[in-house]
Amino acid sequence: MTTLIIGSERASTFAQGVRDADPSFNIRTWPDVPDPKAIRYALAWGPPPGELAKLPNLQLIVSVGAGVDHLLKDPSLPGVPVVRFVDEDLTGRMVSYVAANVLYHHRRMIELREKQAARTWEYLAEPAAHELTVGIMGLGVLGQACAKALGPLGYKLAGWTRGPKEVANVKCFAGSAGLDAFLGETDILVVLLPLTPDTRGIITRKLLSKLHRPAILPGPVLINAGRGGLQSEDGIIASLDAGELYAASLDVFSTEPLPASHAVWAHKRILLTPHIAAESDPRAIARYLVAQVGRSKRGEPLPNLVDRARGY
Ligand code: NDP
Ligand code: OXD
Repeated sequence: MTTLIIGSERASTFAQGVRDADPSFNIRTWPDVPDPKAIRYALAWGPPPGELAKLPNLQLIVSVGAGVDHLLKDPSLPGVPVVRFVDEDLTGRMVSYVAANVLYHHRRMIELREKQAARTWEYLAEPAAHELTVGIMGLGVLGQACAKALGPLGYKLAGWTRGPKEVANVKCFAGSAGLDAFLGETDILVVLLPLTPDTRGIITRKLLSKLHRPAILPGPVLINAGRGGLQSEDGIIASLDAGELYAASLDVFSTEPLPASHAVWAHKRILLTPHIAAESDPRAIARYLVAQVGRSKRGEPLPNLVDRARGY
């Protein structure tokens, strides 16, 4: 029973991690697949479309990421269970990315960097944390962990989900009926949605115009660490240029790597990171793969199973 690692640039690092975690594991890294019939399990990140369909005895697909849009976009994806990566290491990384960016914009660092570059000593008024509402789109594993970390910093919290939800200390809104009310209370918008047919392109200039304008910050803030396909980058730039949005942190883009010619690179009010908000650590992913394959072999229920109809 062999496991194939496919799609990721880091396939050989993951393979080494798996061998360290369980030396008895049979591992192949794509495209080295001499016997496709021997492959029972796949660890995948953006596999070339059609490649997983060539494995007739595949029983389980483990996503290298928490998001699975990179798998579900393949129309020939075999109908076997797909599990996504849910792990405290990944969650901790996302929490620190979101907390760092919320604090960065709350404390107007993007402007203070500009003042430093101009050698300008100038006081900028700042709200207290309790005067700001951080609204999180997507209160799943990552969104809830971020809410839990931001609460003790003093922020008011809101969240938006597909179905109704109750989360301690978070004012919850759901569905299209709850979206405008959620936006109307949100000063700092954190996007942690999966990319699905329902969420694609949701972050537009029009949506951003519905955010609450904070009393002391120059305007509302966007932090997108979900997926680039959720956002219109042109809409974000237009929103920033019109002063409707104060600043943005973008970790994900509709085209990755982001082309060097893209206007986002040079925008003074955008803090750009190259899809690093929460990387899948090779040791963590190896442990996770070994545990999920073990459950599959023993016929046990698989946690973090993807619901293909929902798309996440
Ligand atoms: P979860 O599946 O645990 O949570 C998804 C959340 O999004 C749920 O609260 C869900 O609502 C909500 N949601 C889904 N569809 C809709 C919709 N149509 N309308 C409103 N809410 C919706 O995912 P995770 O928290 O684990 O991860 C979230 C995303 O973060 C991943 O899909 C991935 O794209 C991204 N990510 C990015 C990383 C990076 O490095 N930039 C790293 C890791 C993940 P409900 O609760 O009702 O189901
Ligand atoms: C993920 C990612 O989905 O890293 O985990 O983007």
